[in-house]
Amino acid sequence: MMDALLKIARKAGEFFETSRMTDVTHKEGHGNYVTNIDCQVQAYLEEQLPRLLPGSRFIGEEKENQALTDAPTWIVDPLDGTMNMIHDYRMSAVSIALCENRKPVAGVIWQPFSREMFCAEAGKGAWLNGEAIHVSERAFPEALAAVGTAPYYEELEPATLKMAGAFLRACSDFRRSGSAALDLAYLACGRHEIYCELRIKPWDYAAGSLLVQEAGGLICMPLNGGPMDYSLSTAVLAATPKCMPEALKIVSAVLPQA
Ligand code: LIP
Repeated sequence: MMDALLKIARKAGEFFETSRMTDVTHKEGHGNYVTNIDCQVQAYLEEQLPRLLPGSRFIGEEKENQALTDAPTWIVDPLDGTMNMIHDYRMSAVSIALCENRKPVAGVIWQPFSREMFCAEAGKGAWLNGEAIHVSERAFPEALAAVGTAPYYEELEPATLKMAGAFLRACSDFRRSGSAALDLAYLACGRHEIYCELRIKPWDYAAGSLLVQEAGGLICMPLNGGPMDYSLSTAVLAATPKCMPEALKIVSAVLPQA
């Protein structure tokens, strides 16, 4: 099935470059938009993915969704990094996760602009363009931290900026890409060591979380504690094993304000 899934992800990504952006609609929250391209990609995936696994359910960013159940379920962000797409920033991806028993068992993140295909299967590893990937071994002071700014939630701004400043001082620097899926994929292949966003949706992190875990990284929901719950819109922290203890201290210090 993975080969068929990769083919569908690539086809979906073609809309990023072949479709003209004819409609940009503001959604709820600061900086939250949906374009006709998001919708075209989602319509394609909502038609193709259930065919791949008859009886599977579909949860997507641009629709009203039923609750996640134990049934096989696709959790999809058709265009992660919509603001980047609006600005032709060329840092956006198709993110597809297949969940069974409420946990991801397969994940694909396709970045059409860099032609990078990240994928993972539970218990089998993670790959970038067919090559096995693994998180980096850098020590915390040499780490790069990807910080998601959760721009839709203005109440999180103080805690987010405090967290970014703490990573800036304690690590080498922080980065803000505008795509949670790519932040997690880049962590999985060793381009940075930490990712945190104080509120993020399941379709933004579901595929990337499997990539990180299959590449030897760690991921948690620091606000909620306990195992990952893929039905939640909440804070997500991912890091290499070497960097997680210090990263968790920094995030925990800002959470009460979040
Ligand atoms: C985006 C995330 C990003 C987050 C944005 C937005 P979208 O996803 O990938 O990290 O900060 O608020 O949620 O909306 O472009 O699919």
